[in-house]
Amino acid sequence: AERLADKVILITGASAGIGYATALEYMEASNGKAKLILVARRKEKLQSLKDLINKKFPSSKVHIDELDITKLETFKPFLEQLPSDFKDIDILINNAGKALGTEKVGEIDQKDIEGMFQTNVIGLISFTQTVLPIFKAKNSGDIVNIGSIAGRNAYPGGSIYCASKFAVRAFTQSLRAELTNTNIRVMEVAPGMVETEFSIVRYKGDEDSAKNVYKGITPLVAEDIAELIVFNTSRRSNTVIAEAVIFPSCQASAYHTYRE
Ligand code: 8X3
Repeated sequence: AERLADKVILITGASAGIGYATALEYMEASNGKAKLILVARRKEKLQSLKDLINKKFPSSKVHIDELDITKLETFKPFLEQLPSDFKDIDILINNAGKALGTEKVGEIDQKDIEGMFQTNVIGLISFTQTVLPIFKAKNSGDIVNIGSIAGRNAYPGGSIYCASKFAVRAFTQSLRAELTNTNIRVMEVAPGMVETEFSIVRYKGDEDSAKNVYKGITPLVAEDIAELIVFNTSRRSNTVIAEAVIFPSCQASAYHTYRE
């Protein structure tokens, strides 16, 4: 839409899954006119995505950079080193996040506890803090945090992941409340079952366990979430779709999924 033309959109975790699909969706929706800043740890994946976008939209502007959302000290230098036509960020998609393991409390690897909190919570919060002054200075900007149904329904084997996504929801709500005297919009998109690398990462490369998660169901795909993110950020500027939970039709909560 016209509303997206010339917008500078920063997506974390853009190398795969929802982040990757969201990058493509913004370009499709803006007919190549949005400007994308795509960051992730895997730069070679970002490069292929950039090549793909540039092929579809030859004059499109895409800036890629290696960024690990757990390396807080890199955030300021990263923003300062942005090329001048990418500096004025309009939309921040806090997408980088992960689940690690399904162990129960007492058996959870300390590394997994810290890994989830560092990425999903501390990284997301700190990155938002670094970008927010840009939005405050111009009294506009959109922040979309990727939450989860796990941020609403806590399930066994998900204690840390669920806690991290409850934290995302709480942080999003507080931030929205702090910014009601501005035109900055703060939104949460909370998916249920989406088939991406999510389960492969959660099961640490065990593809059979990962596949099992989606057995007998038709999960959402990353593009479904991408469409919702683009929709939410292209409403009239006074419209805030504060929280959006999105499921495949077989799912009604983290506890209720119909399987064939
Ligand atoms: C959604 C994944 O495992 O909570 O983030 O259904 S799960």
